[in-house]
Amino acid sequence: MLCGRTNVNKFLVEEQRRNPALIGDVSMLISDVVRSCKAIGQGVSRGSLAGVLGDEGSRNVQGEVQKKLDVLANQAFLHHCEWGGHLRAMASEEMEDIHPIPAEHPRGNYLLVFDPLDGSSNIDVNLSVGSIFSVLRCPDHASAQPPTAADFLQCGSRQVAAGYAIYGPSTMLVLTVGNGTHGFTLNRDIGEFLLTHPDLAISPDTREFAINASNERFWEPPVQRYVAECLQGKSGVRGKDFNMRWVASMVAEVHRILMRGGVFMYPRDSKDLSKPGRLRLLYEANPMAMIVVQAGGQASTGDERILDVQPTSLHQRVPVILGSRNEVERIERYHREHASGEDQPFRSPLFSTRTLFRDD
Ligand code: AFP
Repeated sequence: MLCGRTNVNKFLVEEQRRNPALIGDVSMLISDVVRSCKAIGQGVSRGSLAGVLGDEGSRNVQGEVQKKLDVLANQAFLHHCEWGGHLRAMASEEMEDIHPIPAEHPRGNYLLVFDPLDGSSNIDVNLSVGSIFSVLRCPDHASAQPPTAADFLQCGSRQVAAGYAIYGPSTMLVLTVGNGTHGFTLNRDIGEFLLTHPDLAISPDTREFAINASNERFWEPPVQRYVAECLQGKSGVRGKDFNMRWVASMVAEVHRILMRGGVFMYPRDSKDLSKPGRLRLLYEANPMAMIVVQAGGQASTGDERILDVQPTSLHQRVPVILGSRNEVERIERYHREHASGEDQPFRSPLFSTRTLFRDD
């Protein structure tokens, strides 16, 4: 049936043998997550035929219009993951508060936080969307008390596992349990995700960047500098031409970067100073950062590594710059040079305004 290929369960058993710290609970929990993603992928692939496109007529805690599939995807995670006895609680982009495991089910020692349908603004135009998840251990002190949102506020470096499903031309699962990043492709004939991309590795350099260029006037200067240099191409300081992509679905951007390198940026911008970024730390930035770093890339806010950020609230947003290591580190350097004033434009009555980089 598997034609010698490894499915997710076999992969996890082999991982447990290699890494005894990865206990069976995590493997069983990931299997429940996989079932959630299969169910969501089924709904996404049927689209209009299933009557699941369009708006739900409600807004989520972020104030964003909920798509019907946002709500159905959230319900799929709750339905498949709450009964297994591995979790104490779940949290989601689509729920304002945490979802404690109901009393009728046994409670476990892990927390699951997820974006059930990332990129959902693309769902009605048939572009790739995905589900993102992150697994945390319950804090020791929390074991005897009811779970709270504070239990989820752990640095990304404490994640036990992270992954995403991407519902595209093929449905794939990308997973890390702390020992590399690995890709599985759904074989619809047997309903199994089969290992097709073991040990994914992001090239340290790239000629491709992804950013929503319509926000250029709002970006912080280090990002304006980086993108301006990319656009100058061969004639500029980079000495090479760049390509640009923007899918408006983080899962699709990260997947492309895992496959062929690149850098993805959703930086801090001045469009809404109350928000330090668009993307959410716990269920977008952190899991994607673990996946990227485990594949040899890097993930930063520009000022600090994403996995080091200490969360302060469940739906906290952060700036995100991730992908090919050398590009992320260059952008971090530009942030330091901006903070120190090294990149500030200097003005001289003799030479009018000059800058380190051309502004024409
Ligand atoms: P939606 O899930 O609301 O479509 O948002 C997707 C997302 O969080 C992330 O996946 C994209 O990279 C980013 O937003 C797209 O943002 P813009 O709509 O500003 O391009």
